[in-house]
Amino acid sequence: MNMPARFPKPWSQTGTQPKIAIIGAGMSGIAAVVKLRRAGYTDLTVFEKADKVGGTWRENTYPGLSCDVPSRWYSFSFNLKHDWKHRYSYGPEIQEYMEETADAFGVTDIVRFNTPVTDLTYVGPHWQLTTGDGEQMIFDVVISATGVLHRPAYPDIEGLDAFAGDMFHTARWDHSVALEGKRVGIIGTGSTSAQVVGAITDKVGEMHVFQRTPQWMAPLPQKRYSESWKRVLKTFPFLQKLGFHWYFQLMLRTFAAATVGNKPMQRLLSWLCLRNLEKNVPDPELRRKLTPDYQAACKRLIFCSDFYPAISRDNAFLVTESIERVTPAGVQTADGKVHELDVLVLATGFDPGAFILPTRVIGEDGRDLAEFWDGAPRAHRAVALPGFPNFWLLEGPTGPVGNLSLITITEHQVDYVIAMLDKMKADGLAAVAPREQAFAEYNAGMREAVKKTVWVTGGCTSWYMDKTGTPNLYPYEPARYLHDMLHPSFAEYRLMTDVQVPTPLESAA
Ligand code: N01
Repeated sequence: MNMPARFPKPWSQTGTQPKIAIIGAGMSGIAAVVKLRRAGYTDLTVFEKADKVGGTWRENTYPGLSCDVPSRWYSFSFNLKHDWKHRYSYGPEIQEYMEETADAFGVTDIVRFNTPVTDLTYVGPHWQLTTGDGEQMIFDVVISATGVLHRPAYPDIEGLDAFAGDMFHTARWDHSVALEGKRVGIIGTGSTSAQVVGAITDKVGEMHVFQRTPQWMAPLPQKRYSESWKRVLKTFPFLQKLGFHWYFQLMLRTFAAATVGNKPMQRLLSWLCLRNLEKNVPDPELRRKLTPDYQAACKRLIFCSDFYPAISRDNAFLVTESIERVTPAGVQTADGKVHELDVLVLATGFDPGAFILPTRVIGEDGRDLAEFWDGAPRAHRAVALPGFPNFWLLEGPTGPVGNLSLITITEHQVDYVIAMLDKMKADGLAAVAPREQAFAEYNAGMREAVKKTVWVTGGCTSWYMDKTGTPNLYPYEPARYLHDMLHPSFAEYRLMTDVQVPTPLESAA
């Protein structure tokens, strides 16, 4: 019979380093390693399913891939870059930056590449981690840095597999397929599609864009930085910091304010988008088809200056009839027309409820994370979960995402985790987890507040919505979230000095 057993003393009571597992070597994983080390936590192992760091910037390689958050802000605070080529960087340069940062800060060396984590089981106060090849290890702390949008969503359209041409999702771009002169179709008109259409329409034979819902689009004031400006920034690094904070504040005070209820900002955004449409789409019929009937920023606002000129070209066709089925020859719409294609691109987005799933995560008393979330992921302050002690999420559910620099958000979340670890160390705690009540109250407040945001009042649906139709986003000013990350309330947590478990663990593998 298994008798409750007392564990060997936890790291915080013996003065040893906590063994920390970080899952994912994208920008969150990189930020976590650098900041944890600087805070004195050095026993770190990163698990990465792929063969390179970079996360979303490694995985997405579609033509036109770029970041619509300004480069000066979309940067690690500990590794500002004076020589960004553009105000809004293209994917390959960001991926290079991720790899350079990981190398320069000694992250790459501690990543176990090609090692997916399949299972995490809490055996208090430790976590048992299992990798894809069945290896098991024990850690004191687990940090999920898997990102949000990493599981491509494939549309449920009749006949999709029967298409005779080349077909792929934007996150799995097949670079062996030449597009020059081809009849290309793209399903979806989100941020990704806008960038792809903007980049390839002048190269392909025909570009057929299948739009289910029109999108609001703000112009992207792209700019190439001059060599002399890069030299100035290199000579005066404080200007790099100034640039970082300038864009940070600009986005918080304009775009972010508009989404959470600032009416004048909302009107300004709508005006900007409408003007962009009128200025760049001369054909009134095309303009009508591209005009949304919901509020700007209800879906994630698209910043793109290339899409409207591209869709206005003679070889571009905006198809607004709904898709009936895919045939071997192309896409058949509700009016019976078959749009014949050589290549079909699925720009249909991602599963927004994935986060760390499909890794199986089992917390206290056998609590299964997939069941706990049940299609509506929630977390305490987007970083912690009741019943899952010593487990943290970076970019977890209900955090401020959207048109913000996720690097800044993630860095603040790492600071929060560090404050928790410091608290454990100072008080000799074996385990910490948010109280059920604190979690429930926090999320009840969010549920009320989110009703006032443009994501709900704006009259649209989007990937922000969970299974229950509630936006899975932070409904207050992001500045409030960042402040809270820097000032954790320990009263919201169960602070456990002693943890009893049914069976003692074997010593760490
Ligand atoms: O995906 P989406 P995305 N039949 O979910 C349509 C980030 N990102 O890859 O609107 C027909 O926005 C769907 O139609 P509808 C950013 O956070 C960042 O473009 O649901 N159409 C929609 O048009 C972004 O928000 C950058 O009616 C179907 C499209 O597919 C997130 O990634 C750049 C369909 C999906 O749009 C996702 O963007 C790019 C179907 N069955 C992306 N199913 C930056 O620059 C779906 N659609 C930082």
